[in-house]
Amino acid sequence: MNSSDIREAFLGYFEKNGHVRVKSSSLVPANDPTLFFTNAGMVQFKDVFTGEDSRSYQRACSSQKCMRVSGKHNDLENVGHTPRHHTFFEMLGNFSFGDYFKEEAIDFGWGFLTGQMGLDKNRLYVTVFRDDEEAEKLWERHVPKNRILRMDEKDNFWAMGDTGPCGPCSEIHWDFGKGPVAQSDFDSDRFMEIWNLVFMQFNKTADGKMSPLAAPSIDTGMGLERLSAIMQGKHSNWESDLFVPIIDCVSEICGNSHGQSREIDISLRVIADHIRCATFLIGDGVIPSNEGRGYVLRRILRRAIRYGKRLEQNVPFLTEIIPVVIDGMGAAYPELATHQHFITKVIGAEEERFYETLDKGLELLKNEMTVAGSKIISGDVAFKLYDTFGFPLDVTQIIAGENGFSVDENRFDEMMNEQRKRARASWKGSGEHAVADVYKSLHSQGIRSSFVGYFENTVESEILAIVLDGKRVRCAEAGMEVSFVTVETPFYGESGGQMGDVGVAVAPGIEIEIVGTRKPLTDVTVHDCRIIKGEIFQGTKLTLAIDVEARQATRCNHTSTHLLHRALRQTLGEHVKQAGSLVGPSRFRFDFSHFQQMTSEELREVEKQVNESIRKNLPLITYELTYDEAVAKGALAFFGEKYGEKVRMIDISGHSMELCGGTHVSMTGEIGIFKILSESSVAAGVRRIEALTAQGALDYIEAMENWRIEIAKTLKAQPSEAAEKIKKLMERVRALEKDLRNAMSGRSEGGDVADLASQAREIAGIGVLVKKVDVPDRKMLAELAEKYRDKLQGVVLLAAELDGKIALVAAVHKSLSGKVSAGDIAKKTSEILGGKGGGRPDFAQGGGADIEQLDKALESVFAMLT
Ligand code: ALA
Repeated sequence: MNSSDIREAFLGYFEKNGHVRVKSSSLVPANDPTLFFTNAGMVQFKDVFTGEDSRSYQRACSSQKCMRVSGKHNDLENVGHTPRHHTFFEMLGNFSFGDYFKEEAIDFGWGFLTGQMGLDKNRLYVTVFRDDEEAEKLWERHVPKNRILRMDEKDNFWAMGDTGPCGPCSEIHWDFGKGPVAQSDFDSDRFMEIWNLVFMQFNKTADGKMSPLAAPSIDTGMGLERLSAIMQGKHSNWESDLFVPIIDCVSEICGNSHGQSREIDISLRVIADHIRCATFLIGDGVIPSNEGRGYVLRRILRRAIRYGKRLEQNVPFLTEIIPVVIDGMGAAYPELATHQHFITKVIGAEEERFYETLDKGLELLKNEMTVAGSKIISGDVAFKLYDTFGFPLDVTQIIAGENGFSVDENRFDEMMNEQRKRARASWKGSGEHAVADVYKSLHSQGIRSSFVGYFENTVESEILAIVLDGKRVRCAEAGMEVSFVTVETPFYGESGGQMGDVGVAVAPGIEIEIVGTRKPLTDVTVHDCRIIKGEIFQGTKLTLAIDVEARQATRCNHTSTHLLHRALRQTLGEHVKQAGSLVGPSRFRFDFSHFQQMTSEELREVEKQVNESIRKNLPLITYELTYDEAVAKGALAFFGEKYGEKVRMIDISGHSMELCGGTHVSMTGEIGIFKILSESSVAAGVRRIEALTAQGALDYIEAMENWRIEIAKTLKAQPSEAAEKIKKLMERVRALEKDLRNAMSGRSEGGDVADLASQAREIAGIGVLVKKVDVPDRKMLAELAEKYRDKLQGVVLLAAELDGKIALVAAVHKSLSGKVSAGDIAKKTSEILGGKGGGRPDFAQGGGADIEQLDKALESVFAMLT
């Protein structure tokens, strides 16, 4: 049975048993800032287990994309070294939300493995939590007592992290071996854990307390890679059909085959694992960067590249493997095929970028290990490798480890922290910051707010909670800056790139200025405000009114991003995808995938198309649909976005259809005008357009117009003649500069214009000119040195004082090549001046700040030649 059949058999089996087949969620968890990546099938159901969310079904099954590279569940270091650990893997799971519990979970598990899969019952072992007699009894109906073991928390109590749903669990293991079994064998490769059945009973909160769940539930997880290996009679996941084609492809490229040596096997496996992982991550919208999730992706790619280097792979190769990954997985995860072009571009760009510094970094590290007095790589070197050569710390550690070295991690962390402190001032945020505990706790107390701002600008509502400095308070008064949540609000909380609304809240005797609106959780809108007058309490009724003008400006900008997106796809191609945006009242920016700078023709074409769509005055219609319905209608859905059961689709007369929760104009004509300000690069393969609309665009055009008039006035010309006049002025400046150069050329320090050649000395039959001269810049110093070198057919060293330092130029005639080197002269004389110098044998430059030493430096040239 191949792995696709196994995946399908699993989902089919549970569907037959009343479970709803649910699509895998993104690797980037939505609305869960406590988690970097989806690391289990239950992640998309976390709130359903705790009772904060509900679904229309009580039984579900899925094949979930998972990653375990950080936090409590981290397998990164094990990848390649064991038969069964991966960064990315697929978790098959069945779930019960307060429906069935232990008995059915155990029966379904046993039924699937021994019935549907036909696995040999005698080779299956199970473990249960220490005091879980109930589970033990239930298992005894299927498995003899001697193959049921009790284990501690470490093995048989599962929690998703420091907080969240958790409970005792029961694991099913496969025995690859024969004969008697000891408890310790379960940690060895003789056994493979295949399935974990978690009996969800508690919710762990940040204070470490475990409160019982409203209804006991079931969460299970089985690694598809492991089950595939067992079903295919293999002892290692790497030999299953999920990996063999990828490893074969890597072997072919690198010229090494699996099974030659342990070292080679590890490299091949790491590369196969990492490329699979990177393909999926980029497919879910993660882009390599220096922080957060993007940095995990960058580390994974750079690790893969370095393992390629270990297989003596010296040119970029990762993109060649992508088609094999997508061939194998594209049917189950169509997003891979859809984004194949983009994934390839991103990986290719990242690989090329690392190749630029990889060899230099490796050399530095090698030298360091040769000269080091101890077996420790200093934190400073590790930091330099990170900062200058792009070596993630773990790559440095791997190479160090292979050579018996370790890395001073404390010092490295210290330097990283310093750098972070410096960077923090300019930090823009990546959307991955943690939700303040106070809002999580409000949420768990049932506090929710509903957004009515698609239709209303003003609403009367009641305060549910007031927060001051991260703590809930009962009341607040004039002069204070607090945040509050109401039952209903017309204020849009910052999300999906659209900035939050501003406005006011009033009541008799109360005046509040709302300076921003956030949405720390999907269903909690928080108003940040300043109380101007009066006092507010929990329960106070307020009239909330948004700043209608600012909102209208934001609407114009937001609708324009949709029109822009369409125009970019029409002009540049279908590979263009939105990669992010920031939409506020005064301007907006739009990031998208594209691999070249846009030409000015392309920019003009895009601007023209957007303005045409505006002039057509197209009506917008908003639909509420299921995600699948919207996608079937052809709506563009975005990378890394989580969509709920119902989505909003914005349809601009069939012209553009996008899933979007933002606020929009009713007719495109409201936008009036659209003007692009700039186009630039934000990351490899990601471009940014900044633009203005409506009054903002008109203000900009007016400013340009004033500027044009100002320039013309200064030039004493008509605006239409200004450019021509500037051109003429520039020509005149260049001519004057040339005259000046000629006038000064050849003048010695004393000021007399003389032929310096007469001041040359003859040493060992060579004409040597060593002199301080008075010139305005280095360029002229170089011209003079070359002139006299050729005239004397000898050696020239000229010095000049420029910007309070000595500049040196050395020139040696080619007839002396091999005998005298300008590079050496520049280097040695510069050193005397406390500086650095060097260059080619016939021409070199240098200098230094120690002006006092000039005579000594000049004199040294004669000594060098005798
Ligand atoms: N959530 C459980 C696990 O990941 C099934 O092992």
